[in-house]
Amino acid sequence: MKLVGSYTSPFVRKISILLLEKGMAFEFVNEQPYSEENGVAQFNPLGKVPALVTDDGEYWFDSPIIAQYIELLGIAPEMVPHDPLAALKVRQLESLADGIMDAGLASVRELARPAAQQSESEVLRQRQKISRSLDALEGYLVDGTLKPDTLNLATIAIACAIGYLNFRRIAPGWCVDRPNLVKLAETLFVRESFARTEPPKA
Ligand SMILES: N[C@@H](CCC(=O)N[C@@H](CS)C(=O)NCC(=O)O)C(=O)O
Repeated sequence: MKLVGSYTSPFVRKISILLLEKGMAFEFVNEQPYSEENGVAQFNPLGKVPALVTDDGEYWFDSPIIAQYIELLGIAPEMVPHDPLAALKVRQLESLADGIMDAGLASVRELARPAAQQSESEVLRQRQKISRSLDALEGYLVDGTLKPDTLNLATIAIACAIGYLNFRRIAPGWCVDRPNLVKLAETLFVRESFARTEPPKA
């Protein structure tokens, strides 16, 4: 199995962590989707990472679909519950975490444009998405919908989203007034799978 990705992508990190936690062997194919010349489109016509290539030559993208494919292989530990409604709830939380990554990425891309072309209001719009979503996650931790010490697709995705905010220094005050999210991140960051997939220091 090959995982096509970059070491800085939080979506790729989510998939790497799922594979590592399940003890599944994979080859990492390092591609930079934003560089002029990259080979990502041969695995995903959208040109985005991650993409997963199975030993039978099947391609899977994007990360929620790859996560679902990995889960279908039935390898422990289970990252999504069997009950359909409980599974949907976990996947909705994954979507929320992925949305934080999307908004983080969008603000990083906006700020990478020449200063004169940057839109302050667009950066603010993305930051508001991040802030609202983090508040929602904190609320789910407070009301018990989410448990900070559970390892599943949702908590992995949330920790990867927070890891990306830290890595890109987006919303540096995210932890203020969100003690339960801090606990979730601290609990997961010490796992070997997270340590092994930490984005490289710039
Ligand atoms: N919804 C996608 C998002 C993946 C994504 O946005 N990946 C970024 C890297 S972090 C990418 O490859 N961007 C390249 C592009 O947009 O052209 C997923 O979950 O896999």
